[in-house]
Amino acid sequence: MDPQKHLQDESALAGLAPADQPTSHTLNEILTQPLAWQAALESVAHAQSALKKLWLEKRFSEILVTGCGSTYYLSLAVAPLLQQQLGLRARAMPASELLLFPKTVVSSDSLPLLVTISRSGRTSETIRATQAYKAAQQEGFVLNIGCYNETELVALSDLALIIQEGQEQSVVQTRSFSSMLVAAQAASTILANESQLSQMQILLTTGWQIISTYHDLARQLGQNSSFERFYFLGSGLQYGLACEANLKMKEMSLSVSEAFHFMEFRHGPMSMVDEHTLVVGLLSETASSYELAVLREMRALGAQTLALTEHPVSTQDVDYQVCFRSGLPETQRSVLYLPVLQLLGYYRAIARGHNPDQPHNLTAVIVLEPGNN
Ligand code: F1P
Repeated sequence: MDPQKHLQDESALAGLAPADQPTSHTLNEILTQPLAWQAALESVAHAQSALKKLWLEKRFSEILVTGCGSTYYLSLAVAPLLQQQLGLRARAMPASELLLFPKTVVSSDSLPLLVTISRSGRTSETIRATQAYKAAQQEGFVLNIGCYNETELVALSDLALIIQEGQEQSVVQTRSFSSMLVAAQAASTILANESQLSQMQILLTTGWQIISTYHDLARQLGQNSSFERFYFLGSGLQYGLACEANLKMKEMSLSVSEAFHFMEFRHGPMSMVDEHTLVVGLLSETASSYELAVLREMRALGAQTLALTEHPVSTQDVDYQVCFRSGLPETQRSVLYLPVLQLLGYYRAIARGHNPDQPHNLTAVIVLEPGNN
């Protein structure tokens, strides 16, 4: 069956989309995204031997991860994961930095593995950065993660993990982002040889449970007109996801929002906190006591606070919480933060009279004309 048809099948939404909501492909894609996560796991499982061969044969000195906009934020989530799991230095940067300032990114005596992330495979900066990397690195190797085959970026890659079921009509990335994140975490699990890929299947049932359990909370918070600004806090593996949540809020609802590392928020930005503020914390596994202290302090300054967390936290610490209870390690469950954060931006947009299917000023892909920068 055509993956697109299957994923857009309204029956997949039965009981998920509120009856009073306008038909929206962005909402459909958010609510059905666990189907694309399944496809991502299958895609990586099929590439298992090629991934292991890559890792055994090449002696990379470091890993560079790159993309643009949402896929740059995805790179920010993937690089620390790879460094933590593979023990190799890994950095994320926007493709434009790799393209325009290569000496600030790649040291001359290194052999970096370049991981490119791109939903479309057609973004000019990412293509040009890859071309520049290949010209400079004779022994280089490019691993691409995307949603479309037969693109210029796939043609430039030595190995591509493509999740066609991540394709979407929406301009803003939702299902594509989360399916590429699952693919990256699955690939890292394989290369680290630490745990079984099969246990990531739990993501699917947990994803459906989170969407159905917390859909109303996301809608309630999104529709709360007393909020004038939003702050998304994340550290370690979660900082890139906090940046993506911030972008969803901006792209869809045109709201004032920013993303920070958790402990950075006290160093100035918290001056903006008042009773019209929602502070959203993406709690980590190992630093949650520090992170909850920040949320408690912001609550004392008048903000309302939402925590997304694997394990339940005290209602003394936060106003609202989304609990995953997946049983998965932090290196395999990042995707579970995303659905509620995407729905928060979606319902804020609707409440403000915007159409998330037609985000202001945006197109799905940035293609720069040849000769134009
Ligand atoms: C990247 C991009 C982002 C933008 C939005 C749409 O395209 O254009 O720059 O933030 O998410 O996608 P791609 O290289 O991932 O196709």
